[in-house]
Amino acid sequence: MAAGLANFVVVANRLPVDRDFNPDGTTTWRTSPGGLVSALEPVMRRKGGAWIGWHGAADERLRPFEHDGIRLVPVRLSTQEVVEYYEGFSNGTLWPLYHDVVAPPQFHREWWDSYVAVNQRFAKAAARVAKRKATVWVQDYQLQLVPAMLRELRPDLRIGFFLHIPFPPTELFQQLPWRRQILEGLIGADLVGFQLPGGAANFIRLVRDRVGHKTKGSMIFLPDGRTVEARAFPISIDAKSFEKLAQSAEVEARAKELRASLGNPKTVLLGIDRLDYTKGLRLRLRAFGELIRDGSIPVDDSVFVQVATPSRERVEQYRILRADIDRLVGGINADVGRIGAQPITYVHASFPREEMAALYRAADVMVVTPLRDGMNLVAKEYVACRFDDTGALVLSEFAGAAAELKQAYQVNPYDINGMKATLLEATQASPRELARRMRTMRRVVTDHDIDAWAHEFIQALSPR
Ligand code: GDG
Repeated sequence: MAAGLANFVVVANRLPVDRDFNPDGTTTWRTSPGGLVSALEPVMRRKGGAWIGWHGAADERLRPFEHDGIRLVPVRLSTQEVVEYYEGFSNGTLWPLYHDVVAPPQFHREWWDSYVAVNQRFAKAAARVAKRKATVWVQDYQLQLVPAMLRELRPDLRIGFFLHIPFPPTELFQQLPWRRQILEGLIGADLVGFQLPGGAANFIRLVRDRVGHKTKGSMIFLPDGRTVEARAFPISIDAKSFEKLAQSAEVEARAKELRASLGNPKTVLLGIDRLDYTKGLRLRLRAFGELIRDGSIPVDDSVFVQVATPSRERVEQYRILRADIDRLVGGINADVGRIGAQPITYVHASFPREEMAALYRAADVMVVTPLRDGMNLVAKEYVACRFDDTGALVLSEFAGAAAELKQAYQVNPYDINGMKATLLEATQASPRELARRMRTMRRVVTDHDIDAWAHEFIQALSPR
């Protein structure tokens, strides 16, 4: 295959842009908000990069184009592939399986066939675009077969892979009828990155036991002499830009306004999550509702603001979850609220970044209690926004972020009584105690930001 144009290629399910359809009939592309794009932008510009991904509209073929100095290469998906590869195998099979089976994964052979076909299309697109000996960085669970498929087409490339979600314990992974193909797909890479050392260890053990390759520490030795490294690269956020945003006069004013509109309660608790069954919304809201009901927190003192960002709305489990949470919040507010005091303010919507920062500034207690989460960037964003060392972070032990944010009030999200006790403790902690914890956490997030993450991965991937 002829060598292409780019020295550094990112392959991800989605392109880092959203499209606006203007009233005059024209369309414009907007860079979608997100740490990954901003972290990789400088590398992309410097090295002459390209980003390969789906543009978000089924059945539409688009030519490669340039946006903000980055070459974007759209990959087509048919309506059926969106159903089978994306909503089906990626989000109905792999997502629940990799998150400790907190919802039952579904196994369908047609979904798998579609996953293989789409991964092949992404691999071919990368093979066309990458220059000789270029570096290709494949992202996430939707594209686990791409590394091996791409190596087959272009053995000259350096290939990295990063998994943003947890890699499950071997006992759960073994349920997957196509477990061996996934493992073989991943070891097509030179470097396989995980959020936590535990995920890397699960993967290495499976490669040894299921595929039969020799391993030592973080290294996998293939029969053809090639080696693959598998280890943790915990992802982070653009801490400086969050801090700066939080310090702006507009955000500070908006935070005050938000508190006022909630009736200036003593304590504002906050949850911000994609509406996903892994995020633990149900148990968290129940714990808070019980604290109000049993009088531990007076109803006039506190408000819990829960923002649930719409997500995967065509997948049935997500529709069920939405109805569940609607009902639960309605029930709690009806049971323990009173006229003029609704204990839970619930919004199913997404907001601009400035509003997110204002919410982080307005919240005394940030409640992040996923049942399982690769990292959880919301926890890190809250910390970055608390530049004055105020505020408490209540954090699930089962979020990747718990490994770094040790000074958070950590909870087991399945233990409702434990969660109640910790919420109470965080709500009542002294400013001095809060500052002690927040200071250390802020150092962690500032020292290891998204740039450091991207740099470490790319460094580890470069040929020695
Ligand atoms: C996956 C893994 C891992 C949310 N609502 C709005 C909004 N957001 C932003 C947050 C944050 C991001 O979305 C969510 O990131 P999380 O890490 O919390 O969760 P996932 O979406 O599940 O991400 C996760 C991550 O990949 C990265 O590797 O940490 O474990 O599951 O940045 O701020 N942003 C805006 N409006 C919203 O309404 N602007």
